[in-house]
Amino acid sequence: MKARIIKIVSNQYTVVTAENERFLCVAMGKVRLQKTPVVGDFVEFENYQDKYAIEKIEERKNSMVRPAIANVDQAILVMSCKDPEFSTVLVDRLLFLIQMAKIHPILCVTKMDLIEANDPIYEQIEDYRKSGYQVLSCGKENLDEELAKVLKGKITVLTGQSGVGKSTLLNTLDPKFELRTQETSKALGRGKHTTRHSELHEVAMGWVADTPGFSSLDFSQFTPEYLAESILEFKPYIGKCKFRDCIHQNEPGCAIKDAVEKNIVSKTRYEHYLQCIALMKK
Ligand SMILES: Nc1nc2c(ncn2[C@@H]2O[C@H](COP(=O)(O)OP(=O)(O)OP(=O)(O)O)[C@@H](O)[C@H]2O)c(=O)[nH]1
Ligand SMILES: [Mg+2]
Ligand SMILES: [Zn+2]
Repeated sequence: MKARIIKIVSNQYTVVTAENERFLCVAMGKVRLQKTPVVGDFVEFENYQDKYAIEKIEERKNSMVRPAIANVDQAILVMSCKDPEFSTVLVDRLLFLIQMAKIHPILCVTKMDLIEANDPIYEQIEDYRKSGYQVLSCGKENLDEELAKVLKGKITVLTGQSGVGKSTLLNTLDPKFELRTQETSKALGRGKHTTRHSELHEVAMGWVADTPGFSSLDFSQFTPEYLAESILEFKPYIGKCKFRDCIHQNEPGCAIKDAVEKNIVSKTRYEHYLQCIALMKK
């Protein structure tokens, strides 16, 4: 039988079939030796006497390491206006990592109830929209109505630093979850996460992973070429620079720098690209 892994607790795998039937499986040693099964994997499983065992893991469309999850359709990058403070540096670094993992990004700004109507965040949101990113905005018990539409029929990873409101979003969408949320993010201190394991939750006719926030922003394993090719708004200019190996830094005749000067590509995004390539291997 074929199914998808939606939850893992030590060697206990909860899988769900296309008919929405759930089974609790173990993974045979030979399977785990091949590759470690992760949430989102499509598997084949068999019935042995009194238990079910995973026999085979299908080829993955894509995969993320932290959190470990496979076959993701999209990632919703959740960032609060305040507590913790909105940061375009952090948003862009996460957007870049998501895009380099070949996952479609959507930005969701939370805690909109905590800011005034003239907050600079509104301009920053416009900058992302102008660049072609879909941006949702949510406040306390006041979700963007696009959110449910975006989730329908997809496997979505909710990501973003601790305390931005990922679990709260899911609880508001479907109160039956009662996912643990933080009492106060400050009391927990930095680096501590309320949400600890990976699991897919059925919500708004889709599957969502409420993951522990990204703990690593490691760019060292990537090349500037790969990052530039991955950034949505850079794509139309790739291959149009004077030099084939242009990394869009100081080279003359650079199509991307040109587009930044003409205000077509966001200056902020370009500056953050330069910061990230400085963190890469030489
Ligand atoms: N004012 C306001 N507070 C919010 C909103 N969304 C979440 N919060 C609060 O922010 C705190 C953190 O929310 P969580 O949902 O636990 O955050 P999380 O992203 O799941 O955090 P981790 O599980 O640690 O990664 C809680 O106290 C929430 O009540 C919002 O839209 N407005
Ligand atoms: Mg959480
Ligand atoms: Zn260039």
